[in-house]
Amino acid sequence: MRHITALLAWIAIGFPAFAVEKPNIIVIIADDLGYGDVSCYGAKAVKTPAIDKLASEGIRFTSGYCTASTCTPTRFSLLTGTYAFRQKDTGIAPPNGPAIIKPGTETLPSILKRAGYATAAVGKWHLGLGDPAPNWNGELKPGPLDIGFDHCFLLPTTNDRVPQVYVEDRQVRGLDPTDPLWVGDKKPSEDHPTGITHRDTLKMDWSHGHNQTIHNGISRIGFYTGGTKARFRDEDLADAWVNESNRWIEANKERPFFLYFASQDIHVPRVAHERFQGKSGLGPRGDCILQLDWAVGELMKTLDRLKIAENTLVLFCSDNGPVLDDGYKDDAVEKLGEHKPGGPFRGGKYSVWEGGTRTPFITRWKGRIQPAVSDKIVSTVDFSASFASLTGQTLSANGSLDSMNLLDAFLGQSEAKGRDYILQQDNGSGNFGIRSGDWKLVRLVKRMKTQARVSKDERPEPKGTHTLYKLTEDPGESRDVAESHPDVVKRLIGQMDSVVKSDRSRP
Ligand code: NG6
Ligand code: CA
Repeated sequence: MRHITALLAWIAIGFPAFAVEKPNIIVIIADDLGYGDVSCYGAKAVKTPAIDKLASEGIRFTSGYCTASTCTPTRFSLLTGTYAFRQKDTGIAPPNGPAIIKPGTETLPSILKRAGYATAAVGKWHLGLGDPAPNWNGELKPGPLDIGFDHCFLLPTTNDRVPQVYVEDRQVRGLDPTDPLWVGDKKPSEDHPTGITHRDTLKMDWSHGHNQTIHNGISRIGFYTGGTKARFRDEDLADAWVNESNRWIEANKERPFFLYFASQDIHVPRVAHERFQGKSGLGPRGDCILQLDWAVGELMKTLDRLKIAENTLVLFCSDNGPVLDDGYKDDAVEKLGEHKPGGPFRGGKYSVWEGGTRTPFITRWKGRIQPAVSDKIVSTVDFSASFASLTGQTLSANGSLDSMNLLDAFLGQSEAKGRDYILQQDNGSGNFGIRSGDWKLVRLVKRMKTQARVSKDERPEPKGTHTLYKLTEDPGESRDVAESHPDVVKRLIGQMDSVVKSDRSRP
């Protein structure tokens, strides 16, 4: 019923570009999932039937990108339509970090709310809560409800950062006031057990960092005490997100709704539910891929059961590229075999090589999108302008500063254009990549200082600041051709600078 205006417009003039449509929109964002980690993108060692089905019923993008090679900046730009490097302190958010998307900022959920959507965020947040810090025992404000979401059910930061509790709307769910939650970055008492003092009791050992407060047999980043009844088991997270999403979808099925479904899979510590443990043959990292795939399948089943699949645009993406050892000894390197988490691309999490931000990227809208594989360049930062266009909303003059309207590309229209270029950032060090057509320029002003192991065949970083690669011939960015193409280098440096140094990149 709610689509009657759009339908009439279609019948009258046949799919005009400006017809307003209000399908439900579900953005599924995976965590640390690489381009090569799912079978529809070439993985052989692990099978992802639900994600593959999504791809076969929709568009599988081969040049789909997130904006950054770590979580917080990618999520910031996905939700605001503005690159994270434009705002200070948008790198990996710490446990007690404040809300970094300020109330009043135009966001994807606020745009859709304006269009009449019910909006919810379920899963990993990692964009800070509160101001100047989260009030764990009181109101967690500002938070998602102050930037356009009607409802949220969240993991506040990351599963490896304290505290391991759920946040529902503005509160820690199930918190017993007689057992308050304390979160800090200093050891609260001399005898507080940590991953160092009680290492022999851990069910998953750490390899670097991650040696502070222990919860569920796993030591984490940061310290906390209390909130005992509110704490979750890592094994139950995927079920919790799926159950809450199903409940919320069902409750809102009569309205257009927007669900931001942010799985913590396959971020460390990789602890899938018991039913997935040992099932992939690749160790916990592979088991979490199976669990992620299961979650995608469950959400799609819900759409089918409620008969709303043909009225729902589903997008699948990741928040950054892959990592193997990200601080826990979980056999990700040892059991890797021939599996290539980054597919043909170099680098992964933390880097501006293609592997850092080029990820699985799928759109599906049954009955509306013709199944295809697309090489159009698209980015998660473009959701704001594209869905504003879809739902008849105008972007505010000072909001969504880098979001391009790629609706036609997302929907696979034959005349669609993707982006001409894509800008890639890391966690905010000032390193950037820019891809323009087949060319890729890498600017390294800082060398990566992380103990994380991203792939089995990491190569030494180039010495020069700017290097150039021709992706058609060299998708793995291994042959620097800057010297023989000074004109291209100059052009791309100019283009990169004009995006980075100006205050916006959208028209
Ligand atoms: C790093 C953590 C890493 C991961 C990352 C954030 C250490 C040594 N490493 O600082 O394990 O948590 O932050 O990942 O602590 S992200 O995907 O949420 O950006
Ligand atoms: Ca991540």
